[in-house]
Amino acid sequence: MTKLAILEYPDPRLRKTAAPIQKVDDAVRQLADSMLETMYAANGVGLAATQVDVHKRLLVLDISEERNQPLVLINPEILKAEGLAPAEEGCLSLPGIYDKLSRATHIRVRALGRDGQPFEMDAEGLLAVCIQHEMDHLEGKLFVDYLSELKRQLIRRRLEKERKQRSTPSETRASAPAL
Ligand code: GNR
Ligand code: NI
Repeated sequence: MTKLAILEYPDPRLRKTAAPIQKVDDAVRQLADSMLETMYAANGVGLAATQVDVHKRLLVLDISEERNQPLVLINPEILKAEGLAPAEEGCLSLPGIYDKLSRATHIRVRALGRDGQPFEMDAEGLLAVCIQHEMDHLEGKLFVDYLSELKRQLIRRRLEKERKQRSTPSETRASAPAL
């Protein structure tokens, strides 16, 4: 297993559409395991392959408190979506950014598992939100796309500023005057 680098907004590679996986082979299972390792290391509850610059329809999830309920969904499809409710979302590709948006509250999903076998599952609550959030990534969509252009611009500027500060040693930055 390998920890992978997570792409950050506004990286254009986050906008690619992921292609279906033709065969669930060892390479796909290895990718799923590396994505789980990456997700756990980042304390995330989900991760889409798009976020690690692999443009295939694969996502991993674990919403359990104990971090011991990994889920792998390959070529996921939403069969049914009901209800609509707002909830706070975050994204590993937008570190430190949180906002509220509306998603279906109850969904039924069909996917292939890590073993390549098809299965269906019902999801609600955080799991339903996460599956929809991850499936958006596979379409090149981010949760900030649901917000206003003004909010998105503020978020872009904030992330750019933080990235600049992360890459510049603090001694070379102009320091704030002491009070
Ligand atoms: O870790 C994550 N938490 C989260 C919280 C609320 C709604 C969605 C998410 S997904 C996010 C991980 C991530 O960016 N997955 O793509
Ligand atoms: Ni995300």
